[in-house]
Amino acid sequence: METEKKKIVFSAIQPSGTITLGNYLGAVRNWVNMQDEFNCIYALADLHTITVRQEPAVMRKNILDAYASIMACGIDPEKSLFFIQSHVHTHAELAWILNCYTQFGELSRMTQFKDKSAKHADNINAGLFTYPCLMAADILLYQADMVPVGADQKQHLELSRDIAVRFNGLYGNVFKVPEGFIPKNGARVMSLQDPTRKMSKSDENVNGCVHLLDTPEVIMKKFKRAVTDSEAVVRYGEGKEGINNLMSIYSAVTGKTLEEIEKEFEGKGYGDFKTTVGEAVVEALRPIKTRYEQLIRDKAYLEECYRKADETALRFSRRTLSKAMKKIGFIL
Ligand code: ATP
Ligand code: LTN
Repeated sequence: METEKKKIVFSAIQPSGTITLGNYLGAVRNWVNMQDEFNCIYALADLHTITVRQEPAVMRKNILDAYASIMACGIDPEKSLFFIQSHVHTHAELAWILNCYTQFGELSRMTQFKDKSAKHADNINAGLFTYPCLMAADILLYQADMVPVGADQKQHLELSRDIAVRFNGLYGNVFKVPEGFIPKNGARVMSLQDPTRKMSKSDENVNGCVHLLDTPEVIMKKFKRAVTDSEAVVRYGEGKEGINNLMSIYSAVTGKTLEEIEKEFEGKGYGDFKTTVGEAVVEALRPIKTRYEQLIRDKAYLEECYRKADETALRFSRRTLSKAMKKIGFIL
């Protein structure tokens, strides 16, 4: 009989656009793989998305599309909780509290804040600055042991740990200090058009980013246009960011090692290589797209799934929020 309690996994994704190959390989694929071994709790981080201005009708559509796409990747509502962050009020409440236990200097060092404030110079709002406190609240509310994310979230995760340690130092053991879980393969998928920048949902160059719901034709076109170099040798190395990125993607979807890939394409040109990578990605995404199309037609089922998960998430997270508030001195 199993006596050991399953560890708790928490992660979230913003519905700030359609889900990308980077989101899938860096994060969601691990969410799916962790469902049997761990107690998994996942959220659609819609509160996070308003740090950047959103069009209301587009935001509504993005939330439901992202929910259905992530379920289509293989999140099973019988095994995992998958809820909508804004439906669970404890997140905003703990985020406010953690704001008061986080220093201005710490938040100023966050590279995502620096990048996003450069990109949205006309709207450098306070939410964009304190975003990591909301992320810390998400994680700490569920006493998560492990947080599967892509490499770009490492700094935010470390800040969450620092906040937890500081709070526990003041009030005793209130929060579990979480560990990151960053995949070996696919942790940082780069733009196909500018392989020095990460592939991002909100990339203006549409050819740089592969979306889970792109058609096979569009995916093939994007891979065929991918930026490479002039060496014409499929080899992982310095100054070959484009090829390195394609090799990493190919490795992540097929499980082949970089050496195996170099061997497979010995004496072959970049054209062949790009076609093979594109085809492998199309095949990996095909079942996801089919499942998405079924799910998005059944809005009642989607709603049933998130309402149920919202309720359970509220029940779990309330316990941590109450404990933290009591320790601070609030009268409950
Ligand atoms: P935005 O463009 O709005 O900032 P994003 O595409 O960066 O969005 P997030 O919702 O911020 O996506 O991230 C969701 C998850 O996907 C996180 O765990 C993040 O680390 C991971 N992720 C995002 N982009 C990549 C990428 N290019 N490669 C690997 N993982 C990624
Ligand atoms: N900030 C994350 C999304 C996110 C998240 C979280 C990830 C919000 N809350 C909690 C892990 C745990 C991002 O990917 N930009």
